[in-house]
Amino acid sequence: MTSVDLYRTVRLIRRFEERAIEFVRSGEIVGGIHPYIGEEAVAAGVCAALRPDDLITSTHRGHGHVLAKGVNPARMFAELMGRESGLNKGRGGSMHAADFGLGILGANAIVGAAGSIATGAAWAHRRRGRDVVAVSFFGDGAMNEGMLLEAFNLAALWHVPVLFVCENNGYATTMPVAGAVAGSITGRARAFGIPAFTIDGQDPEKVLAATTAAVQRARAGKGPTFLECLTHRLDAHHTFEHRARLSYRSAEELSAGWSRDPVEIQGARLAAEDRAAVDAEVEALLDAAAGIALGSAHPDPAAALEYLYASPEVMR
Ligand SMILES: Cc1ncc(C[n+]2csc(CCOP(=O)(O)OP(=O)(O)O)c2C)c(N)n1
Repeated sequence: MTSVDLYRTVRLIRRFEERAIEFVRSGEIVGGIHPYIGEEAVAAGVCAALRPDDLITSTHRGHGHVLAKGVNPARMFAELMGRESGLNKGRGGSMHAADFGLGILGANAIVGAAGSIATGAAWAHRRRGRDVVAVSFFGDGAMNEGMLLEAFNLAALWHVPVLFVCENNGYATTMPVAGAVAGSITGRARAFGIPAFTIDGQDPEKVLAATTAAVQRARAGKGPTFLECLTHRLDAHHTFEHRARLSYRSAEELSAGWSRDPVEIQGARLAAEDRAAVDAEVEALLDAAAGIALGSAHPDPAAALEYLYASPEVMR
């Protein structure tokens, strides 16, 4: 993975999110989204360390994770717009993106819940003798969910090849970490005997290096690792939130976050002409992707419940 590749990923995620916000405003995306703007280095760095057959679970803020794992932006735009050509035929929307072929076991709107899905999936592969690694992304808010702590326990006890990636962006909705999390985030993982590290989540190359070491450890049968990635959510918690955002974050705090913009940190490593070429490539890709999504059909309302429930044959 080169510096240019990492830049391409952070830039792609950033521009995808900015365009998705425009589509929320224009009404093409109904229901809003949780923007990942500011946190792109985590998804880019982590997924760059993974094999295609490795697994991820994602969150309510998951577009960056799935794009970094290889989802076609046209299929993701179409999914957000509820179109038939969407990643999940328009039935999943922003918070339920899944593509088992790409190792994406699903975004999950239940805070902290996907930690146990990743742990179970990694364990199942290990039991079958495969060296697949699973990554669970979650926010600092998830650290207070009991299910995640249960996942830490079994992952450590059974040396499960899972990587816990906490995107500590400082807030759970409007609740600052300091007002919600007792003790330290890494300290909780260490209490289960899991090696835990706090890293710079704004630098994709640092995230890639830390993840590479954790993945090697997991593949070697040595069990889970926990990464606390210090990052900044530079937009709203959700696109519905804009009017309230400055009531809990100062302008100084936001501008300090923007001074560590992952797109700029990685972009500064490229020659100006290489950066411009990637920017143009990403723009063309997203122009085409948006065009495909906007030109795709909406599902027939009569078929709205198709694909939502397992059929009786599958259940048996
Ligand atoms: C179990 C559960 N509790 C509460 C919510 C409502 N909720 C949605 S997002 C969110 C904040 C999550 O914060 P964090 O885990 O830090 O992730 P971030 O939004 O910062 O990415 C909450 C409380 C939920 N979806 N699931």
